[in-house]
Amino acid sequence: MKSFNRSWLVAVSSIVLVCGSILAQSTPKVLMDVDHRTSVSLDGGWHFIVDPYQGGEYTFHREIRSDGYFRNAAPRKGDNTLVEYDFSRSPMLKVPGDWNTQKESLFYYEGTLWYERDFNFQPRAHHRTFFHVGAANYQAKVWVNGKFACAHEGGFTPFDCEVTQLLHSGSNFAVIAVDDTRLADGVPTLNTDWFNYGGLTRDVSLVDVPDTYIDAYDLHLNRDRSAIEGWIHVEDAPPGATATVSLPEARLRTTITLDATGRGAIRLDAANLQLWSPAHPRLYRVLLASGEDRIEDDIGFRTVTVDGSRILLNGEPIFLKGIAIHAEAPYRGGRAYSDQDVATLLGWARELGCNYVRLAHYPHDQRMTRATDRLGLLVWSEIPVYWAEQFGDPAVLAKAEQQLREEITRDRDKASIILWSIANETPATPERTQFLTTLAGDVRRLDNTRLVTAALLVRSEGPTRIIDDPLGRALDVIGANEYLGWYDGAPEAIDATQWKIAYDKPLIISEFGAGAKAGLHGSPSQRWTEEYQADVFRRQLKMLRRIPQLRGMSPWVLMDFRSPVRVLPGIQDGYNRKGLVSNEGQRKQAFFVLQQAYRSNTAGRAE
Ligand code: GCB
Repeated sequence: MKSFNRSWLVAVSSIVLVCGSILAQSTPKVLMDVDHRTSVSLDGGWHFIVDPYQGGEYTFHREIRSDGYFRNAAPRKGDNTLVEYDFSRSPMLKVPGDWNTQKESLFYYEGTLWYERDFNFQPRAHHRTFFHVGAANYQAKVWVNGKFACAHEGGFTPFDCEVTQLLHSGSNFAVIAVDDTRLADGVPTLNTDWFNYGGLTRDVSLVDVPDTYIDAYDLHLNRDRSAIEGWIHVEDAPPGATATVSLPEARLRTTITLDATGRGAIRLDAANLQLWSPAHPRLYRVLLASGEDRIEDDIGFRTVTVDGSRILLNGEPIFLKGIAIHAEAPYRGGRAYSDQDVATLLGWARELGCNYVRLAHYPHDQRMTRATDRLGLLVWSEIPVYWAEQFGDPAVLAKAEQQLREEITRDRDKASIILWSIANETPATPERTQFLTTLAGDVRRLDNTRLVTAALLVRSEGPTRIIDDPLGRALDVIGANEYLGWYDGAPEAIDATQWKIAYDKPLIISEFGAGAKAGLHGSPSQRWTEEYQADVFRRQLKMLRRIPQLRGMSPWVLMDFRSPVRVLPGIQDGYNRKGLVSNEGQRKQAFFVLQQAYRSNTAGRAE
């Protein structure tokens, strides 16, 4: 896999040379607020070629092909030149969408697949164009009109590469090679308990910005809630340039003079602001402008802090009644991407009585975090540092750091996100602790207005469960996954469980759960029945209430989801069955057990 990566790099640099592109075009960035900008959607049908041997990129001696599929050539009448592919006569896939659930023959396909699409475009004078990909799992390379534009690694974060110089007026084409090969040194690594859906799984578009444009900003309530603070950055701002930020509904406005790097600090009085909270998810229309550029965003203002073992939202203690959610599409199956997917998943979370969701195990589509902002659902957002990564490899750390930066850049304007999670169930080795302590430091440098957490593993000594993973020192909030009654002992043993927690910090039980096949009934002692799962939930809820520092929970998991490691015939059939709702939308008994606890506010205490 290592050598594959090296050749990938060689490939990218050679192509850059071959195509005469400038290097600057090969480093994608993440533009904020793309969904509110002027853009041309490239969603819809794309032609595709499946390329398991990467013949579209390499010759028979595995040298870079100068006439690879990115050229979008085809055999032409009257021209005897040998061309052995033709996108226009190849089948189509819908974008956004994973390839696995669109074509039966691609269900288990892992490898390279080429996408091609023609589009019309009219460049605008004094404007730049970015090629936006919401997510491509796992590696992607983009060419526009046969010229290399950029490469990206990481399956759940967006990237934007500038293609201004590659476009022309009239008919254009884009070719994207997506490779979802699992990598030992990838993030995530080789094995996960979810399906490796490949392809262009989120929106693709061309985003239009003026020559000088706002590429990032931050607006948040300061700790004592007296002011909105933050910063704005304008790319290629001329000397002396200014920016304005206003919230018309709150009659607030400020003009900022940018420094030589295009950055300026923002401060607005917040005395009369209505705060964002689950009960009142108030969003303000925010207008940002500089030169010719204007952005409109909807932003909520709130604080989240820790005081001893309490989590304070706007200074008030809060208990997080949550549920863990995978980005799996209800009913249809496959990677979730649509407003309908989001509405269904969050509709169930609200029906449960949640004020909080754990978006596992990677950043979800931005539609999700826009919706949690609107609906008032607090969010735990996570990067896919999952299980046994190669923690000693600096290249893996760089990949995790990149995904973290991209996640925070995209979502720092979302009030609903209160927790950045840096990992799930990682082994407590010194290398791992160093790796994740670095990530925790990164989070605080990038965004110190939220809390840092991770889902830790729990140790056992007889009936005692112990949380003393050294990583806890680097976290603001301790997350812990436990499976008492499922992987860890019989359900009855839950009742006598004692806890020893080495940290005086808020604790979120980030997972507990049990498998059940919807519609399978029997005694509570029979695994896979709804009764068994409901019994585990009843006992867990009762037991967890005894932990004084428990400040929230996100049981595993809202809906059954595909996982190739779940092979038990007649029960799992390729699905993790720990959902409270089946993938067909059937609510299991445990759904109502949790609902009762949440609606009656008996799951735990805010202080
Ligand atoms: C876990 C993992 C989660 C799995 C779950 C399970 O601890 O964090 O990704 O899906 O257990 O069902 O085993």
